[in-house]
Amino acid sequence: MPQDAYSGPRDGRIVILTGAGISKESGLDTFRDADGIWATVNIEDVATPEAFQRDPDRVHAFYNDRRRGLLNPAVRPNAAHLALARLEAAWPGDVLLVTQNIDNLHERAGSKSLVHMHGELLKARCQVCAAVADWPGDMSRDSICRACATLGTLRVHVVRICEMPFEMDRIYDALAGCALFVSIGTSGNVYPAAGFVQEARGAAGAHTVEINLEPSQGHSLFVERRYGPAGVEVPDFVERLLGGPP
Ligand code: BV8
Repeated sequence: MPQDAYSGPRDGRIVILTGAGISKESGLDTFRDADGIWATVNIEDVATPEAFQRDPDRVHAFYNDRRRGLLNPAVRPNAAHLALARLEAAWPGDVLLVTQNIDNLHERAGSKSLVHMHGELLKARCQVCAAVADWPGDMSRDSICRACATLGTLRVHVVRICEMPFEMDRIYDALAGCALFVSIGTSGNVYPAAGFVQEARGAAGAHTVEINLEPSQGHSLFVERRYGPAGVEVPDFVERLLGGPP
């Protein structure tokens, strides 16, 4: 066991944060890698409230394209998603998985204690009645809200830049009492998610672990750091934490 490994209570609360990197091996693009989404799309054109006001068709097309990509049968949970679901099922204490990802790979892997802090690609929200509904198909200005029957008021249920992420109180409560905080597949560029490691260290004195392909913006804040593909590093990390193979 590495000398910097977790040595806290065997039923301590675990908070896990994931980002786009955990879904890369499932075939979904990240944002800030050289081949990432922002290499070909300007974040200001699709991920801000002003972008949707200015050109809703452009924003709908961006998310329609990603939704179709996610629904490709070849896109499935990978070994990292599956390992986190196993950890939740096998760990004696609470496990909360907070994802920045808007894909559905964690739930398809079996994770249940899950917060999509940046929303969900396969859901729509009505800007008139606020109803949130499953929406696996394309969305446009011609889409009609099934709850209030209004035309053209739907938006993808995703958090844009400058909008409040979801379930922040629940997340900060979990961070304040956690023994172990694990950040996986995120560049640490986007707040408030990028600040969670400081919350975990400060409020709870948690053991902090970064698992990523390369050091993130906040890598120096982590006590334990493992670099390599999530599909390799996460299952190994979970096995060690649980004390050996299932
Ligand atoms: C908020 C939509 C108030 C969803 C996204 C100036 C003005 C206004 C705001 C700000 C400002 N400066 C800072 C801010 C705050 C702002 C922010 O951080 N902006 C950034 C861009 C500078 N944040 C906000 O506005 C947030 N709201 O602050 O509200 C508030 C304040 C405090 C408390 C509560 C509320 C809202 C953020 C909204 C985020 N939405 N897009 C979508 O389309 O998906 S941004 C986008 O970035 C995605 O959401 C994504 O989830 C997020 C983070 O990206 P990552 O997941 O980290 O992906 P990335 O590509 O960056 O990194 C992937 C990593 O994986 C890399 O390190 C790579 O090496 C690694 N990797 C690759 N392959 C693998 C791998 N690792 C392992 N294995 C592999 N195989």
